[in-house]
Amino acid sequence: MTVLGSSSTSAPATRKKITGHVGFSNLPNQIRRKSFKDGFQLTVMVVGESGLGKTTLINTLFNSTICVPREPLHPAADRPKTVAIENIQADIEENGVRLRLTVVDTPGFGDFVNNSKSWNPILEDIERRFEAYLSQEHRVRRGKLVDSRVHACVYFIQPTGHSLKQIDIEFMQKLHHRVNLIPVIAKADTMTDEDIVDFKARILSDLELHGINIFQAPIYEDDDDESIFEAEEIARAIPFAIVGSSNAVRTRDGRVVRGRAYPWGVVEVDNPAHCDFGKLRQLLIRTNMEELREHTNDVLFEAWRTERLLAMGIAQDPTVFEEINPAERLREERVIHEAKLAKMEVAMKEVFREKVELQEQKLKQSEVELYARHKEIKDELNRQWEDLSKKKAQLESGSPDASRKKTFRA
Ligand SMILES: Nc1nc2c(ncn2[C@@H]2O[C@H](COP(=O)(O)OP(=O)(O)OP(=O)(O)O)[C@@H](O)[C@H]2O)c(=O)[nH]1
Ligand SMILES: [Mg+2]
Repeated sequence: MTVLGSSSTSAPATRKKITGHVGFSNLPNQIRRKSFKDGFQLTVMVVGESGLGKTTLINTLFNSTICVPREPLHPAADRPKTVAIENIQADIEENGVRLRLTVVDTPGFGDFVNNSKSWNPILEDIERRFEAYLSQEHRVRRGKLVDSRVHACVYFIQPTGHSLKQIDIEFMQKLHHRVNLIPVIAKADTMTDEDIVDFKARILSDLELHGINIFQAPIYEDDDDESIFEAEEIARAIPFAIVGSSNAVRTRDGRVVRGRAYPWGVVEVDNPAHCDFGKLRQLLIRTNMEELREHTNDVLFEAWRTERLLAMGIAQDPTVFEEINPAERLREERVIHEAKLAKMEVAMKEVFREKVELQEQKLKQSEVELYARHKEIKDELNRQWEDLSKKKAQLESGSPDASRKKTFRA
């Protein structure tokens, strides 16, 4: 068994052999068991002008009637005044894996005379879901968080063959930093293959021109060649040219497929030579559902959360989250240590100088005192000398004092 080991934060990981079975190779199975138990939550939003095939696509994706198509409105009927937000929830199961799917339909988008703010109710709904998640995170008892955030927004582009419309650009510009955008060309069976290639190129250049970010499925270098090839193929096909239909039709060669029948033949939904439906399904459900959820949580929600908390006046110290470079950290610590040493050296020198100065002063003081004492003794001796000299002189000169004898009584 091989493990990667590292003894310090800055040392590179080394490969080590361990003997015996530790048990962590079972981790994927634990996750698998937990996933079976908990199931998954996915929320997909569909946005696009009326009649572009949103409902049909959802039903085709999950191969069941999740949404019931709406009756087209009579031209004379009263139209709603704003975009509606409709949630359709379905618990679906495949090979024991449960998926709680929420489809957010947005009927009414682009239906008005003035569509300049059509994106607003949709943006508000996405942010309301962020808000609901944030308030769950802030609870003391959190339990299992219910994630109703929108993980992907499939945006339907009308198959005009020209370029993006103003409403498309505005919507994507307003929403791309809040949701994973997946643009699709609706009803691609109404266009020729060549027109689709040109239209895709024009859409991509429009997106770039307007600085719109769309969801990019990551390509993992360490995947096997087949997975890398598949991921690259999906990335190349964006914006997906979609055909939706849950109807079973018979092809000229007798096969029964999901598709749309025309006098000139059948457009097969699941045939990659006919449309990109399979690639969209691959990205949304088969290979990138986890990346969509991760990107929603780690990037989009996090950015919104930061803006929200900043607006509430709660600032966070970004340095706390900075990645630590061990070499840089060591260098910083060495500089701090050296500065500390230099400071201590200066302080010690100062103390030494003060002590020397004090000692010098003391010595000087003693010298002065010694000199004064010396002078005092010298003066005293001089004075005694003079006294004695005087007395000697008197004695020698025979003064009465000198002849006086001491008398003692018997
Ligand atoms: N040619 C063609 N027709 C389609 C396709 N998808 C759906 N339709 C048809 O377009 C019509 C509208 O489809 P819906 O799925 O109800 O469209 P919608 O976008 O949900 O419409 P609203 O709910 O009114 O906004 C139906 O008659 C569908 O059969 C497609 O890929 N190609
Ligand atoms: Mg619909």
